Amino acid sequence: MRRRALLGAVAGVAAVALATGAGVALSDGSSGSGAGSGKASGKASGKGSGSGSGKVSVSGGYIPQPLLTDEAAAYVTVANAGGGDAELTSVSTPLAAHVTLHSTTGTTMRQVTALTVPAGGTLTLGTGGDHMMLENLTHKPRVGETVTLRLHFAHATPATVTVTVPVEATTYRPDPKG
Ligand SMILES: [Cu+2]
Repeated sequence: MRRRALLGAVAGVAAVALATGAGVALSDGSSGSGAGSGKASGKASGKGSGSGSGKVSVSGGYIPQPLLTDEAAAYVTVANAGGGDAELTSVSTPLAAHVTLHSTTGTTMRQVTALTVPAGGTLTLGTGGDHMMLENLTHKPRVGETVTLRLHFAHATPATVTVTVPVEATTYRPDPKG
């Protein structure tokens, strides 16, 4: 996570958010209830898909032990068994003051206001791909510790999913077969 590149990317995203009227819905301890409502998803579904909403479940979460003391990446897999796209709009955790959502294209990551969980599909967060960034950590997490994450969704039931994920070694990667 190169901070300089991130900050540049964030500035660009903020401009886009202003242009679309989306605002940046971050988790300042809010419930997330209004977080994604006005946002353009970038996909065609939006509010008009009519084929139902998402039905989400979360598994496979983990946090590689961060090298820095102030921020850490976190990963989960979200499955959507519903008939419409769901959106992960914000995350909160006792470990961090703020959690931002990042999308990665090639080697460039940018902050986004939501990550889409396609109907009948999955959103897999992982190294080199989409991820959450826990910022302003309350402490540097140790391997073996567990961390609670509250994920807030739009266009989905349940609207909030709470999971407890382990802190793994810095170099940990999930078994692709598992
Ligand atoms: Cu990032």
